[in-house]
Amino acid sequence: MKFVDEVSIKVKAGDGGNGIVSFRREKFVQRGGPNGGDGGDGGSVYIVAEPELNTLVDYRFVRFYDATRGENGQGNNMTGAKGEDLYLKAPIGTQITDLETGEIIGDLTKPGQEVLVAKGGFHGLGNTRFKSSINRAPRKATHGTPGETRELRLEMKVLADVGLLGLPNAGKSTFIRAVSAAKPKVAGYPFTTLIPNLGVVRVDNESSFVVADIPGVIEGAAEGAGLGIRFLRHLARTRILLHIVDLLPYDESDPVANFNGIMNELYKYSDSKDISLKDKPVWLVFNKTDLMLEEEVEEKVKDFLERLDWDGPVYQMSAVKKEGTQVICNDIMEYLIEHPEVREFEREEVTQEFNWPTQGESKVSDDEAWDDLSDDDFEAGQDDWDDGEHFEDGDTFEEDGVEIEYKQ
Ligand SMILES: Nc1nc2c(ncn2[C@@H]2O[C@H](COP(=O)(O)OP(=O)(O)OP(=O)(O)O)[C@@H](O)[C@H]2O)c(=O)[nH]1
Ligand SMILES: [Mg+2]
Repeated sequence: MKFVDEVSIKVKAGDGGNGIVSFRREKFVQRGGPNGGDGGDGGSVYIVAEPELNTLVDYRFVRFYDATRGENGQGNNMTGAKGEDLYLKAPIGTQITDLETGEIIGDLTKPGQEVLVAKGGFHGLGNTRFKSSINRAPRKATHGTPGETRELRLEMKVLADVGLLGLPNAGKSTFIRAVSAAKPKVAGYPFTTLIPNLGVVRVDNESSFVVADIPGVIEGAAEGAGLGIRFLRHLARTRILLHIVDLLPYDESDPVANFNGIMNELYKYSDSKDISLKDKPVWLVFNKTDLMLEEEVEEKVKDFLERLDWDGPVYQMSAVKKEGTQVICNDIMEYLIEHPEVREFEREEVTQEFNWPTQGESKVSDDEAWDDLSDDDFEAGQDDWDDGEHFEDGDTFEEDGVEIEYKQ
Protein backbone atom coordinates (compact mmCIF):
# COMPACT_ATOMS: atom_id res chain seq x y z
CA MET A 1 0.00 0.00 0.00
CA LYS A 2 1.23 3.43 -0.83
CA PHE A 3 2.28 5.57 2.09
CA VAL A 4 0.94 9.10 1.93
CA ASP A 5 1.23 11.36 4.92
CA GLU A 6 0.07 14.71 3.58
CA VAL A 7 -2.88 15.65 1.40
CA SER A 8 -5.10 18.63 0.67
CA ILE A 9 -8.82 18.15 0.26
CA LYS A 10 -11.90 20.28 -0.07
CA VAL A 11 -15.03 19.56 1.91
CA LYS A 12 -18.50 20.97 1.55
CA ALA A 13 -21.33 20.46 4.00
CA GLY A 14 -24.89 20.15 2.71
CA ASP A 15 -27.03 23.26 2.35
CA GLY A 16 -30.09 23.58 4.53
CA GLY A 17 -33.37 22.75 2.78
CA ASN A 18 -35.77 25.61 2.07
CA GLY A 19 -38.94 26.23 4.00
CA ILE A 20 -42.01 26.52 1.83
CA VAL A 21 -45.21 28.50 1.71
CA SER A 22 -48.32 26.41 1.59
CA PHE A 23 -51.87 26.67 2.87
CA ARG A 24 -54.26 24.13 4.14
CA ARG A 25 -57.24 23.44 1.96
CA GLU A 26 -59.93 21.07 2.96
CA LYS A 27 -63.35 20.30 1.77
CA PHE A 28 -65.82 22.84 3.15
CA VAL A 29 -62.95 24.88 4.58
CA GLN A 30 -62.43 27.80 2.31
CA ARG A 31 -59.44 29.35 3.90
CA GLY A 32 -57.16 26.94 5.65
CA GLY A 33 -54.25 28.29 7.66
CA PRO A 34 -50.62 28.14 6.56
CA ASN A 35 -49.05 24.71 6.63
CA GLY A 36 -45.68 25.11 4.86
CA GLY A 37 -43.07 22.96 6.59
CA ASP A 38 -39.46 23.76 7.41
CA GLY A 39 -36.59 22.42 5.36
CA GLY A 40 -34.13 19.89 6.83
CA ASP A 41 -30.64 20.83 8.06
CA GLY A 42 -27.79 20.08 5.69
CA GLY A 43 -25.45 17.16 6.47
CA SER A 44 -22.12 17.99 8.12
CA VAL A 45 -18.67 16.63 7.29
CA TYR A 46 -16.60 14.96 10.02
CA ILE A 47 -13.17 13.42 10.02
CA VAL A 48 -12.92 10.40 12.25
CA ALA A 49 -9.86 8.56 13.60
CA GLU A 50 -9.66 5.03 12.25
CA PRO A 51 -7.02 2.87 13.98
CA GLU A 52 -6.86 0.42 11.08
CA LEU A 53 -5.57 3.07 8.71
CA ASN A 54 -1.95 4.14 8.50
CA THR A 55 -1.90 6.21 5.35
CA LEU A 56 -3.85 9.04 3.77
CA VAL A 57 -3.50 7.47 0.35
CA ASP A 58 -7.25 7.39 -0.32
CA TYR A 59 -7.32 11.17 -0.40
CA ARG A 60 -4.72 11.31 -3.14
CA PHE A 61 -7.26 10.40 -5.75
CA VAL A 62 -10.50 11.99 -4.63
CA ARG A 63 -10.02 15.53 -3.43
CA PHE A 64 -13.57 16.77 -3.00
CA TYR A 65 -16.10 15.50 -0.49
CA ASP A 66 -19.60 16.77 0.10
CA ALA A 67 -22.42 15.88 2.44
CA THR A 68 -26.01 15.89 1.21
CA ARG A 69 -28.31 18.90 1.44
CA GLY A 70 -31.43 18.99 3.55
CA GLU A 71 -34.66 18.47 1.68
CA ASN A 72 -37.15 21.27 1.24
CA GLY A 73 -40.19 21.38 3.50
CA GLN A 74 -43.59 20.32 2.24
CA GLY A 75 -47.20 21.18 2.77
CA ASN A 76 -49.08 19.73 5.73
CA ASN A 77 -46.31 21.05 7.97
CA MET A 78 -44.01 18.34 6.78
CA THR A 79 -40.39 19.01 7.60
CA GLY A 80 -37.81 18.17 4.94
CA ALA A 81 -35.44 15.31 5.72
CA LYS A 82 -32.08 16.19 7.19
CA GLY A 83 -29.07 15.77 4.91
CA GLU A 84 -26.83 12.83 5.72
CA ASP A 85 -23.60 13.52 7.58
CA LEU A 86 -20.40 12.43 5.91
CA TYR A 87 -17.66 10.69 7.92
CA LEU A 88 -14.19 10.64 6.38
CA LYS A 89 -11.74 8.19 7.90
CA ALA A 90 -8.17 9.18 8.67
CA PRO A 91 -5.33 7.51 10.57
CA ILE A 92 -4.61 8.28 14.20
CA GLY A 93 -2.03 11.04 14.33
CA THR A 94 -3.70 13.08 11.60
CA GLN A 95 -3.70 16.81 12.11
CA ILE A 96 -6.32 18.83 10.30
CA THR A 97 -5.50 22.39 9.29
CA ASP A 98 -7.67 24.99 7.60
CA LEU A 99 -5.62 25.89 4.53
CA GLU A 100 -6.99 29.41 4.32
CA THR A 101 -6.47 30.51 7.91
CA GLY A 102 -3.68 28.12 8.91
CA GLU A 103 -5.67 27.25 12.01
CA ILE A 104 -5.41 23.71 13.34
CA ILE A 105 -8.97 22.49 13.49
CA GLY A 106 -8.32 19.16 15.09
CA ASP A 107 -5.88 16.47 15.96
CA LEU A 108 -6.90 12.84 15.86
CA THR A 109 -5.22 11.20 18.80
CA LYS A 110 -7.75 8.57 19.88
CA PRO A 111 -9.59 5.81 18.04
CA GLY A 112 -13.03 6.89 16.97
CA GLN A 113 -12.43 10.56 17.74
CA GLU A 114 -14.46 12.84 15.49
CA VAL A 115 -13.71 16.35 14.34
CA LEU A 116 -16.34 18.49 12.70
CA VAL A 117 -14.74 20.10 9.66
CA ALA A 118 -17.73 21.56 7.81
CA LYS A 119 -21.05 22.31 9.43
CA GLY A 120 -24.24 21.65 7.51
CA GLY A 121 -26.47 24.61 6.62
CA PHE A 122 -29.38 25.54 8.85
CA HIS A 123 -32.86 24.74 7.58
CA GLY A 124 -35.18 27.38 6.12
CA LEU A 125 -38.49 28.02 7.83
CA GLY A 126 -41.89 27.26 6.36
CA ASN A 127 -44.63 29.86 6.32
CA THR A 128 -46.39 28.27 9.29
CA ARG A 129 -43.60 29.73 11.39
CA PHE A 130 -44.51 33.26 10.39
CA LYS A 131 -48.09 33.13 11.39
CA SER A 132 -49.03 35.68 13.99
CA SER A 133 -52.13 37.31 15.32
CA ILE A 134 -51.82 40.09 12.77
CA ASN A 135 -50.88 37.87 9.86
CA ARG A 136 -52.63 34.59 9.78
CA ALA A 137 -51.78 33.85 6.20
CA PRO A 138 -48.09 34.63 5.86
CA ARG A 139 -46.59 34.18 2.44
CA LYS A 140 -43.13 34.19 3.81
CA ALA A 141 -40.69 31.32 4.05
CA THR A 142 -36.90 31.36 4.30
CA HIS A 143 -34.15 29.62 2.40
CA GLY A 144 -31.85 27.19 4.10
CA THR A 145 -28.37 28.59 4.66
CA PRO A 146 -25.42 27.22 2.69
CA GLY A 147 -23.28 24.47 4.20
CA GLU A 148 -19.72 25.41 5.09
CA THR A 149 -16.99 24.86 2.52
CA ARG A 150 -13.41 24.41 3.60
CA GLU A 151 -10.07 23.55 2.16
CA LEU A 152 -8.10 21.36 4.50
CA ARG A 153 -4.65 19.99 4.85
CA LEU A 154 -4.45 16.57 6.46
CA GLU A 155 -1.08 15.72 7.84
CA MET A 156 -0.33 12.43 9.49
CA LYS A 157 2.41 12.43 12.08
CA VAL A 158 2.75 9.10 13.76
CA LEU A 159 2.08 9.07 17.47
CA ALA A 160 5.13 7.51 19.05
CA ASP A 161 7.01 8.09 22.29
CA VAL A 162 10.44 7.39 20.88
CA GLY A 163 11.84 8.19 17.47
CA LEU A 164 14.85 6.51 15.88
CA LEU A 165 17.43 8.57 14.07
CA GLY A 166 20.46 7.33 12.27
CA LEU A 167 22.20 6.70 9.01
CA PRO A 168 20.74 4.16 6.65
CA ASN A 169 21.99 0.71 7.64
CA ALA A 170 22.73 1.77 11.25
CA GLY A 171 20.39 -0.91 12.58
CA LYS A 172 17.23 1.04 13.41
CA SER A 173 14.85 -1.57 12.09
CA THR A 174 16.89 -4.32 13.69
CA PHE A 175 16.46 -2.55 17.03
CA ILE A 176 12.68 -2.36 16.59
CA ARG A 177 12.60 -6.06 15.74
CA ALA A 178 14.66 -6.82 18.83
CA VAL A 179 12.46 -4.98 21.29
CA SER A 180 8.94 -5.18 19.86
CA ALA A 181 6.70 -7.51 17.91
CA ALA A 182 6.99 -5.28 14.83
CA LYS A 183 8.85 -6.90 11.97
CA PRO A 184 10.10 -4.19 9.62
CA LYS A 185 12.35 -5.34 6.83
CA VAL A 186 16.06 -5.51 7.67
CA ALA A 187 18.74 -5.78 5.03
CA GLY A 188 22.41 -5.05 4.58
CA TYR A 189 21.96 -2.11 2.26
CA PRO A 190 20.98 1.52 2.85
CA PHE A 191 17.38 2.71 2.57
CA THR A 192 15.78 -0.59 3.39
CA THR A 193 13.07 1.20 5.34
CA LEU A 194 10.99 3.33 3.03
CA ILE A 195 8.09 4.26 5.26
CA PRO A 196 7.79 4.77 9.02
CA ASN A 197 7.12 1.67 11.12
CA LEU A 198 5.79 1.61 14.63
CA GLY A 199 6.66 -0.93 17.28
CA VAL A 200 5.09 -1.33 20.71
CA VAL A 201 7.64 -2.14 23.38
CA ARG A 202 6.20 -3.94 26.39
CA VAL A 203 8.52 -3.39 29.32
CA ASP A 204 6.32 -5.27 31.77
CA ASN A 205 2.67 -6.15 32.13
CA GLU A 206 1.62 -2.60 32.84
CA SER A 207 3.95 -0.40 30.91
CA SER A 208 4.70 -0.02 27.26
CA PHE A 209 5.78 2.63 24.82
CA VAL A 210 5.79 3.09 21.07
CA VAL A 211 8.91 3.45 18.93
CA ALA A 212 8.89 4.92 15.43
CA ASP A 213 11.42 3.61 12.94
CA ILE A 214 11.79 6.10 10.14
CA PRO A 215 13.84 5.84 6.96
CA GLY A 216 17.50 6.71 7.39
CA VAL A 217 18.57 10.33 7.02
CA ILE A 218 21.82 11.38 5.34
CA GLU A 219 23.63 14.66 5.03
CA GLY A 220 22.05 16.85 2.37
CA ALA A 221 18.63 15.32 3.01
CA ALA A 222 17.11 18.80 3.25
CA GLU A 223 18.15 19.28 -0.36
CA GLY A 224 16.62 15.96 -1.30
CA ALA A 225 19.56 13.57 -0.83
CA GLY A 226 18.55 10.00 -0.05
CA LEU A 227 14.87 9.87 0.78
CA GLY A 228 14.96 13.52 1.82
CA ILE A 229 13.68 14.82 5.10
CA ARG A 230 9.96 14.49 4.69
CA PHE A 231 9.84 11.65 7.17
CA LEU A 232 11.32 13.79 9.92
CA ARG A 233 7.83 15.09 10.54
CA HIS A 234 7.12 11.77 12.17
CA LEU A 235 9.55 12.62 14.93
CA ALA A 236 7.61 15.76 15.80
CA ARG A 237 5.48 14.13 18.47
CA THR A 238 8.06 11.84 20.00
CA ARG A 239 9.53 12.57 23.42
CA ILE A 240 12.97 11.02 23.08
CA LEU A 241 15.15 10.58 20.03
CA LEU A 242 17.44 7.56 19.95
CA HIS A 243 20.29 8.35 17.63
CA ILE A 244 21.68 5.03 16.54
CA VAL A 245 25.32 5.12 15.54
CA ASP A 246 26.90 2.34 13.52
CA LEU A 247 30.35 1.71 14.95
CA LEU A 248 31.38 0.33 11.57
CA PRO A 249 29.53 2.37 8.94
CA TYR A 250 28.99 0.58 5.65
CA ASP A 251 30.84 3.25 3.70
CA GLU A 252 33.65 3.57 6.23
CA SER A 253 32.73 7.20 6.77
CA ASP A 254 33.51 9.03 9.99
CA PRO A 255 30.76 8.34 12.58
CA VAL A 256 31.19 11.75 14.21
CA ALA A 257 30.76 13.57 10.91
CA ASN A 258 27.74 11.37 10.21
CA PHE A 259 26.21 12.16 13.56
CA ASN A 260 26.65 15.90 13.08
CA GLY A 261 25.37 15.71 9.53
CA ILE A 262 22.15 14.06 10.65
CA MET A 263 21.63 16.44 13.56
CA ASN A 264 22.14 19.40 11.20
CA GLU A 265 19.46 18.06 8.89
CA LEU A 266 17.15 17.61 11.83
CA TYR A 267 17.69 21.17 13.04
CA LYS A 268 17.31 22.62 9.57
CA TYR A 269 14.03 20.79 9.22
CA SER A 270 12.96 21.90 12.66
CA ASP A 271 13.61 25.55 11.78
CA SER A 272 11.93 25.40 8.42
CA LYS A 273 8.80 23.74 9.76
CA ASP A 274 8.66 25.53 13.06
CA ILE A 275 8.44 22.34 15.05
CA SER A 276 10.36 21.75 18.20
CA LEU A 277 12.67 18.89 17.32
CA LYS A 278 15.57 20.80 18.81
CA ASP A 279 14.31 20.57 22.36
CA LYS A 280 13.90 16.84 22.35
CA PRO A 281 16.38 14.85 24.41
CA VAL A 282 18.75 12.83 22.24
CA TRP A 283 20.18 9.56 23.54
CA LEU A 284 23.19 8.14 21.82
CA VAL A 285 23.16 4.42 21.07
CA PHE A 286 26.23 2.71 19.62
CA ASN A 287 25.23 -0.36 17.67
CA LYS A 288 26.91 -3.49 16.32
CA THR A 289 29.19 -4.05 19.29
CA ASP A 290 29.27 -7.73 18.34
CA LEU A 291 31.49 -6.94 15.37
CA MET A 292 34.42 -5.86 17.50
CA LEU A 293 36.36 -6.81 20.54
CA GLU A 294 35.27 -5.10 23.71
CA GLU A 295 38.46 -3.02 23.90
CA GLU A 296 37.96 -1.85 20.36
CA VAL A 297 34.42 -0.80 21.12
CA GLU A 298 35.52 1.13 24.21
CA GLU A 299 38.21 2.89 22.23
CA LYS A 300 35.88 3.93 19.44
CA VAL A 301 33.19 5.07 21.84
CA LYS A 302 35.66 7.09 23.89
CA ASP A 303 37.08 8.75 20.80
CA PHE A 304 33.61 9.55 19.50
CA LEU A 305 32.41 11.08 22.76
CA GLU A 306 35.50 13.21 23.12
CA ARG A 307 35.34 14.57 19.64
CA LEU A 308 31.68 15.30 19.96
CA ASP A 309 32.01 16.70 23.46
CA TRP A 310 28.91 14.75 24.35
CA ASP A 311 27.46 14.79 27.82
CA GLY A 312 24.08 13.19 27.22
CA PRO A 313 23.01 9.58 27.84
CA VAL A 314 25.07 6.92 26.06
CA TYR A 315 24.32 3.23 25.43
CA GLN A 316 25.91 0.35 23.61
CA MET A 317 24.09 -2.55 22.03
CA SER A 318 24.11 -5.33 19.56
CA ALA A 319 20.62 -5.11 18.12
CA VAL A 320 21.10 -8.36 16.26
CA LYS A 321 21.99 -10.26 19.40
CA LYS A 322 19.57 -8.29 21.60
CA GLU A 323 22.45 -7.37 23.88
CA GLY A 324 22.08 -4.09 25.74
CA THR A 325 18.61 -3.49 24.31
CA GLN A 326 16.68 -4.29 27.47
CA VAL A 327 18.45 -1.70 29.60
CA ILE A 328 17.71 0.96 26.96
CA CYS A 329 14.01 0.07 27.04
CA ASN A 330 13.88 0.12 30.84
CA ASP A 331 15.51 3.53 30.96
CA ILE A 332 13.17 4.87 28.28
CA MET A 333 10.17 3.65 30.24
CA GLU A 334 11.45 5.25 33.39
CA TYR A 335 12.08 8.53 31.61
CA LEU A 336 8.63 8.54 30.02
CA ILE A 337 6.98 7.92 33.37
CA GLU A 338 9.01 10.64 35.04
CA HIS A 339 8.27 13.12 32.25
CA PRO A 340 4.58 12.83 31.56
CA GLU A 341 3.47 14.02 28.22
CA VAL A 342 2.41 17.60 27.73
CA ARG A 343 0.76 17.79 24.39
CA GLU A 344 1.07 21.08 22.64
CA PHE A 345 -2.23 20.55 21.08
CA GLU A 346 -5.02 18.35 22.24
CA ARG A 347 -8.60 18.59 21.29
CA GLU A 348 -10.69 15.65 22.21
CA GLU A 349 -13.70 16.80 20.41
CA VAL A 350 -14.95 19.63 18.33
CA THR A 351 -14.11 22.83 20.03
CA GLN A 352 -14.69 25.14 17.15
CA GLU A 353 -17.69 27.31 17.59
CA PHE A 354 -19.77 27.50 14.52
CA ASN A 355 -21.65 30.74 13.99
CA TRP A 356 -24.98 29.99 12.58
CA PRO A 357 -25.70 32.33 9.71
CA THR A 358 -28.20 34.86 10.95
CA GLN A 359 -31.75 34.05 10.22
CA GLY A 360 -32.97 37.61 10.41
CA GLU A 361 -36.54 36.94 9.55
CA SER A 362 -36.90 33.72 11.37
CA LYS A 363 -37.02 34.94 14.90
CA VAL A 364 -40.55 33.93 15.56
CA SER A 365 -41.43 33.49 19.20
CA ASP A 366 -42.84 30.14 20.12
CA ASP A 367 -46.31 31.34 20.93
CA GLU A 368 -46.80 32.80 17.51
CA ALA A 369 -44.97 30.17 15.62
CA TRP A 370 -47.55 27.52 15.10
CA ASP A 371 -51.09 27.45 13.91
CA ASP A 372 -53.18 27.78 17.00
CA LEU A 373 -56.56 28.16 15.39
CA SER A 374 -58.79 25.18 15.75
CA ASP A 375 -61.00 23.98 12.93
CA ASP A 376 -63.93 25.34 14.89
CA ASP A 377 -62.49 28.83 14.60
CA PHE A 378 -62.39 28.49 10.88
CA GLU A 379 -65.87 27.19 10.66
CA ALA A 380 -67.05 30.02 12.78
CA GLY A 381 -65.52 32.33 10.19
CA GLN A 382 -63.15 33.89 12.63
CA ASP A 383 -60.08 33.67 10.49
CA ASP A 384 -58.87 36.93 9.09
CA TRP A 385 -57.22 36.32 5.79
CA ASP A 386 -55.33 39.32 4.61
CA ASP A 387 -56.32 38.86 1.02
CA GLY A 388 -59.30 37.53 -0.80
CA GLU A 389 -57.43 35.38 -3.28
CA HIS A 390 -58.48 31.88 -3.88
CA PHE A 391 -55.97 29.27 -4.89
CA GLU A 392 -56.37 25.88 -6.40
CA ASP A 393 -54.43 22.87 -5.26
CA GLY A 394 -51.04 22.74 -6.96
CA ASP A 395 -50.93 26.46 -7.89
CA THR A 396 -47.37 27.74 -7.69
CA PHE A 397 -45.71 31.11 -7.82
CA GLU A 398 -42.53 32.69 -6.58
CA GLU A 399 -42.05 35.24 -3.89
CA ASP A 400 -38.60 36.52 -2.85
CA GLY A 401 -37.10 33.67 -4.78
CA VAL A 402 -38.91 31.14 -2.63
CA GLU A 403 -41.00 28.58 -4.41
CA ILE A 404 -44.53 28.71 -3.15
CA GLU A 405 -46.98 25.96 -3.72
CA TYR A 406 -50.53 25.58 -2.63
CA LYS A 407 -51.51 22.16 -1.59
CA GLN A 408 -54.68 20.68 -0.47
N1 LIG B 1 26.54 -7.46 13.23
C1 LIG B 1 25.48 -6.69 13.42
N2 LIG B 1 24.75 -6.34 12.36
C2 LIG B 1 23.68 -5.56 12.59
C3 LIG B 1 23.29 -5.15 13.88
N3 LIG B 1 22.17 -4.39 13.77
C4 LIG B 1 21.86 -4.37 12.46
N4 LIG B 1 22.77 -5.05 11.75
C5 LIG B 1 22.77 -5.26 10.30
O1 LIG B 1 22.87 -4.04 9.64
C6 LIG B 1 22.13 -4.05 8.43
C7 LIG B 1 21.15 -2.89 8.43
O2 LIG B 1 20.20 -3.07 9.45
P1 LIG B 1 18.78 -2.36 9.40
O3 LIG B 1 18.13 -2.63 10.71
O4 LIG B 1 18.06 -2.73 8.16
O5 LIG B 1 19.25 -0.86 9.32
P2 LIG B 1 18.36 0.46 9.24
O6 LIG B 1 18.99 1.48 10.11
O7 LIG B 1 16.94 0.13 9.53
O8 LIG B 1 18.57 0.85 7.72
P3 LIG B 1 17.60 1.68 6.73
O9 LIG B 1 16.24 1.08 6.87
O10 LIG B 1 18.19 1.43 5.41
O11 LIG B 1 17.67 3.09 7.16
C8 LIG B 1 21.47 -5.40 8.37
O12 LIG B 1 22.22 -6.23 7.58
C9 LIG B 1 21.48 -5.87 9.80
O13 LIG B 1 21.48 -7.27 9.92
C10 LIG B 1 24.09 -5.56 14.98
O14 LIG B 1 23.86 -5.27 16.13
N5 LIG B 1 25.19 -6.33 14.68
MG1 LIG C 1 15.34 0.23 8.40
